[in-house]
Amino acid sequence: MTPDSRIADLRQQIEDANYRYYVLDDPSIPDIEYDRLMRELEALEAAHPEFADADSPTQRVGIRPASKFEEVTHTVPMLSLANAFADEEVQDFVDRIEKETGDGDPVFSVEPKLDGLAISLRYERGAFVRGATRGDGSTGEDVTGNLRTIKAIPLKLRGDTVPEVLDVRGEVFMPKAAFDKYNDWALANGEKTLANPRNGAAGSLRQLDPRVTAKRPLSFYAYALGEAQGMPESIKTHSQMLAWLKTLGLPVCPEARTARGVEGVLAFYRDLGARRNVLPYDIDGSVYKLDRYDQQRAMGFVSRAPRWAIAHKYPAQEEATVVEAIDVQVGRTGALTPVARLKPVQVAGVVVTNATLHNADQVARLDVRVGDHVIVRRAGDVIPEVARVIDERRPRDAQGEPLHPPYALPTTCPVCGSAVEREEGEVVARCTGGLFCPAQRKQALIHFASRRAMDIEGLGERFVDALVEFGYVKTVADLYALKIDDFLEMKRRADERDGTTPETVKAGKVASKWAENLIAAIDASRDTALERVLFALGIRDVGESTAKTLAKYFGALDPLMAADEAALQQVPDIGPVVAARIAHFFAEAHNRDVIAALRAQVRWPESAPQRSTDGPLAGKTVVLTGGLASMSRDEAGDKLEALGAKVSGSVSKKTSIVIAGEAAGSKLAKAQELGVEVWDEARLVAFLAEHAL
Ligand code: 5U1
Repeated sequence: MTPDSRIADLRQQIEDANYRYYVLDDPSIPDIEYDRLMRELEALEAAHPEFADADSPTQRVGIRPASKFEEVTHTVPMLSLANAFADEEVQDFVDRIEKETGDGDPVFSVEPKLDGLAISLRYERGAFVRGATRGDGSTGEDVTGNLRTIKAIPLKLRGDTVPEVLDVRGEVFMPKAAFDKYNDWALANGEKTLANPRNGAAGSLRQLDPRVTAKRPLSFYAYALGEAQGMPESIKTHSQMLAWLKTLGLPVCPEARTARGVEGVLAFYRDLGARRNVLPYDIDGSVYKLDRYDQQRAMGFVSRAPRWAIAHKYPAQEEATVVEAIDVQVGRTGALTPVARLKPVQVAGVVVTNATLHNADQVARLDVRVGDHVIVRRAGDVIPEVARVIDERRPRDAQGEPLHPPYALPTTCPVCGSAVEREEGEVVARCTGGLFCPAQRKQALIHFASRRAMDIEGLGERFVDALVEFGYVKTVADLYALKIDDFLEMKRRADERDGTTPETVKAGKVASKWAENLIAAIDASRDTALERVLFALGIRDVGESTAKTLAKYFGALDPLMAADEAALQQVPDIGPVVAARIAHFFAEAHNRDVIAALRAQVRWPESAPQRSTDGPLAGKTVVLTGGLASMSRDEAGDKLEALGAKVSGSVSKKTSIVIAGEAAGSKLAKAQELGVEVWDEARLVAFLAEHAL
C-alpha cells in the first residue's frame, strides 16, 4: 500500500472507530488498538507532510492558543427552555398543546436534560467550520479549537449526501466516570481537580489553550438544529431529525425516545429519575418536545423559549450541611472507610446523617475537616457522599487559621488497636487484626450468614453485634454450637443494652419463638454445597462466581486446601493475585482451625475434580469469544475443559488459543495483536469431533 492510501485508510479506520464508539455506542476496537492506529497515522503524516489535512484525526489540537475568544453571531438564535417543577405544570403544558393543536393525544420526543454546556456546531458541506457557546442566545463565543478536541464531535459528517449548511445544537458534558478518572489523575500529577462534571465541562471549554481542553474527557450529544440547508424533505418530526443526525455521524443521547400524552412523558420522567444515579452522566431534568414539526410551528414561541418544549426538572440531589465528626468503619476485609457524621439534612426527600468519604485519597482530595460546611450528594443508589467542601465557610480562628487540622486516617484500628497498613498501589488502608478484630469478626459473620452464602435467615446485624460483643461467638463455626438459651440470654442482654423491649410474658414468648426459628435456620444450613462454604468463608476476592469455579474445579475441599499458588493459577479465570490470596488463606493456622470446626458441623457433597489434567489441551489456556452456532459458549467451555484446557474469560500473553465465533470483537482484536492462535467455529467443531466430544 502506498503511504497516501495507507494514510487515507488509517484516517477512515479511526473515524469509523469514533462513530462506532460515540454514535452507535458499540465499540469496534479496543483502546490499545485505537492508540496504535493513531500512532501509525502520526508517524506516517510526519514522514509525508505533503499529505497533511487539517481534518485528520491527528489534527484535533490544531488551533493555536487564543488570547481571547472571538464573538459569533448565531444565524438562528439558540433557544432556552421553559422549566416545570411539578407534574401539574407539565399537565398545563400538555393541555395547552392539546387545545391549540386540536390533537388529543400528541406525541412528544423525550430525552434527558444533560447537565453540561449548550453549544452550536456549524458544518458547511459536511466540514466542521465553527463551534460556539450559547452566550446570550444571539451571540456566543467561538470555541472551535476547543470543540475540535472532543472526539465525539465529528470533524466531517458521514454519508454521501451531506447538507449544505447544518448548525447542530447540543450539550458538551463530562461523563461521571471520566470526571472521577480525571480527578484521580489530576491529584496524582499536582493539577487542579474539578469540582463537578458540569463545572468540568464548562471550565474546559473556557480554556484559551486547546491543549488543555484536549486533556479533559469531554463528550457531546446533539439535540436540536439551528440553520439547516439541505435537510431531507421527508423529515417531518424531531425524532426523525435525531435519527438523521446519527446517520451523519453525530451522537444522540441513547435515552431519547417518543412518548404519548401526559401519561407518557411522566412515565419517562419517573423511569429516568429512578435510573438517574446509574446513568453515566449527570442530568437535571427530562425534556419534552412536541414531535411533529407542523405542530411545533402552530405553537410558536414566547421570547426565546419555544411553546412546544419544556424541561421538567428533578429535585436537587445535593444539599449543604456541616461535618460534626469524622469516624472510621472497619469492614469484613479490614478495610477502613472514613465516614462523615453530618448535621441531619434532607437530600431529595431522604434525611442524611452520614456520608462516606470512601478512603484516605478522597479525604485528601476533598480536604474535608471537622466543622466544615460541605455539599452532600446522594450517589449510587443509597450511599450518600461528600461532594465538596465550601471553602469560604471553613471555621477559622482570629488569625484566620483553620480551627481544625487536616483529617488523617488512624494508624491503629479504632476497634481492636491492631496496626493499619496500606499495601503499595492500593487505595484502601486495612486493619491487620484479621478475625481478632471484633469489627471484622462481625462483618465476617454477617457475610457467612447472608442469603447467597450459608443462608441463615433471621440473624440480623443487631444480633450478630451482640453475639460478638458478649462473647458468644468468636468464629463462624461457633454459631453451630449455640443453644436456644444462649440466644434468649443474648437477646435479653442486647435489649438491656439498647433499652428496647420491656420484660413481659408476651415478649418472652415472642423471643423464644424467634430463637427457635433461628436455631432451625442454623440447622437448615448444615446441609449445604461446597461453593456456598467457599463463598461464606469470606476469602478476599473470592466472590460467588470464583467460589463456584473452585468448587467445580477441585470437587472437594482437601485438594483445594492442598493446592499451591501455581496449581491455583491453573483454575479458569484465577490469576496470580487471587491465587496468592487463596493459598495464603488456607495456609493460616487459625483459618484451618475454623474449617476443621466447621467440618464437624456442616456437610456438603464432594466429587471428583471436574476437569482433566491430561488430554490434548492440557496446559493450554483457551478463550471463547463471539457467538457459536452449533453450541452455547458454556457447552463449548465444558468440552474444552474435559480435554484438559483451562478456559479463561480474558485474552493475555498466556492465552494459547482464542476461539472466535460470530461477531467476535475486542478479544479477537487483542488476540491478533498479541499473535495468539485463533480458531473459528468450524475448527473447534472438527477438533471436538476428532476427540470424540
Ligand atoms: N436534551 C435537551 N436539552 N435541551 C436544551 N434538549 C434541549 N433542547 C433545547 C435546550 C436549550 O432547546 C431546544 C428546544 C431548541
